[in-house]
Amino acid sequence: MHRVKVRVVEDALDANTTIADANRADFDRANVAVVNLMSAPGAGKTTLLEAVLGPGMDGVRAGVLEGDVAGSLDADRLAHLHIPVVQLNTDGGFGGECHLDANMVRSALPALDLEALDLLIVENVGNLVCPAEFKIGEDARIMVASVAEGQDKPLKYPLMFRACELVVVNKIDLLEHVRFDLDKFRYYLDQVHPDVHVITTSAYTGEGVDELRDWLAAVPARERRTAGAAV
Ligand SMILES: Nc1nc2c(ncn2[C@@H]2O[C@H](COP(=O)(O)OP(=O)(O)O)[C@@H](O)[C@H]2O)c(=O)[nH]1
Ligand SMILES: [Mg+2]
Repeated sequence: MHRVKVRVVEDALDANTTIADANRADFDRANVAVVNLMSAPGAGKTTLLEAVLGPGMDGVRAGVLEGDVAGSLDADRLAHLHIPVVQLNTDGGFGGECHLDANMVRSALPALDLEALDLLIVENVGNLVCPAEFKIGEDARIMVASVAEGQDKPLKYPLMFRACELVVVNKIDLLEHVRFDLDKFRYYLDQVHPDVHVITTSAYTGEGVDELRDWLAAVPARERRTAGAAV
């Protein structure tokens, strides 16, 4: 019984990898770099996107794929940026899943003109477990942790903090109001993902937002260089 369950899960992840590879091939053909933005619900992904994308990204044409279980609240919040934004709901035929998978992202691709983008940011469904397990064909993954969630989260949800190449510590403006020791957080993070890059931000005060924008804006050029080197 147990064996069968494990087998089914493995099959599902295999199928996901195959579709993620197909997405990746489409992204490469269109020359668009893709970033998977993950966090617990409410860590500040959408607010950071507004702050980062608001002033525009010098020479980088960005678009957003918004993932939520239901509704289009986040896509609506980004509408004023006048960039391509597509909402993807997991309750729309995907069983209300707690994460985006490669097949869901694939279903949303016809709604996006990939050729018109250099960078596609996918805001994943808020969750600290499942998104880490499902590749969607992305080039890079960002994990946003807010200081309001507590300093111990890297130890409790290690896969999420291990499966990313950038950790953003958001709501740094709240540090004086919550019991969150940044040094301790970094110490715990180091135990699960040594040397991962960290940017501290406040979407409210703007601290760290330029650094995050620069990091994101560098992804397309970096991916082109890597692809060129591989040829
Ligand atoms: N104090 C503070 N609140 C923030 C910050 N970023 C986001 N928030 C608030 O946190 C809540 C959730 O933000 P949202 O962007 O919707 O989170 P998401 O679910 O990760 O997309 C909202 O009330 C935001 O205004 C921040 O840097 N500082
Ligand atoms: Mg959001």
